[in-house]
Amino acid sequence: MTDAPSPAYKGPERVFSGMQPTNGLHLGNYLGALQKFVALQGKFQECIYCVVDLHAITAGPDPKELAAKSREVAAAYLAAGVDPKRSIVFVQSAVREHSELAWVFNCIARMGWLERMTQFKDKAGKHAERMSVGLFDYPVLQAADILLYKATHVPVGEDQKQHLELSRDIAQKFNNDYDAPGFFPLPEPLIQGPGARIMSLRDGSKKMSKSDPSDLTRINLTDDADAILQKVKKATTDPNPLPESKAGLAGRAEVENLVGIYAAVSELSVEDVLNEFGGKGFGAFKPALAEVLAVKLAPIAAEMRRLNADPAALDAILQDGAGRARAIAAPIMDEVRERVGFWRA
Ligand code: AQP
Repeated sequence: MTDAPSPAYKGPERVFSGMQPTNGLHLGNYLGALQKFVALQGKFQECIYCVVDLHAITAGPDPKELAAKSREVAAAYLAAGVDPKRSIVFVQSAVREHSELAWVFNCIARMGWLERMTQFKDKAGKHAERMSVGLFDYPVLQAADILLYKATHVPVGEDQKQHLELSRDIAQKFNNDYDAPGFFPLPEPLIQGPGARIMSLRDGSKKMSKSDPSDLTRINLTDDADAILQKVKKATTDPNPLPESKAGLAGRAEVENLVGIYAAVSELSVEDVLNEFGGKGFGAFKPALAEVLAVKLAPIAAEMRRLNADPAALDAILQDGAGRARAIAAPIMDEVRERVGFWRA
């Protein structure tokens, strides 16, 4: 790779990313992040993909369901093409150093930095006072997730850009405060790509989200062809035909989103899609979009069903991944402990 993560950092390049088991994964998670997880396996020697259940408890999930949801997200990773032999796949809470490093970083990060985080403001809305400290502190734990492995590259959707900038600030301040130039790399977000920001099917100003109360706003990776068709048919549009050129998408956020989804899923440019559908109505476009989505997602859903039917096999993969993750994390955390000056017998 050409982008040096930090001039002073001399360690190996490493990829890290994760997703929350708050609900099943959707098309935005797939196009914005998961597809990149798979592609990066051929470009980097070490890729670490985590199911971030410590983050998920900021949303107060049912304890009886959390472990099963973590397995389901791991199954989605594997079904999409993450290879657990080439990559490390594990559940965050199995490696306790994530929480330990997050505490150290809590004492590095400044309140003002966190108060600027737009995702907290979006999620908390008018009720910030009643939100958990964990939700506010979420980006600090995210910095710990990444830097616990000295990861240099982080594939994420566009909504995570600001959190990645915070991770870089925390890494830089730790390196400065503890007189450790280049100890932590300044991780680079890998955001570029046609699916970096997929919007809700019902509201083009909101991102597609796992936690949106309406299932009609998103395409889940497990939706079958019929469910996909129904959701695409109900997606918000306007009475005008599709435009002939990209300029005609201005001010039509929902239409732009659907065209962008078609382009990303079919690996075409937006111009190609408009060459084919420009001037046509949504009666022609929506069934075609549902068809390309169904063809793309059907094999992933089938593989997820196969993997979810054997939780013991999934657990064996996750246990192996946790062991390999710990082997990288433990010595890095030991060095942090030493630099911070914690007692050791
Ligand atoms: N709509 C989206 N378009 C593109 N990428 C997206 N991602 C999420 N939504 C979109 C990317 O998927 C990864 C999942 O991260 P997460 O599980 O930590 O959750 P999130 O970013 O908060 O996304 P969700 O799906 O909306 O979850 P909830 O509703 O639980 O908060 C990240 O790389 C994200 O950028």
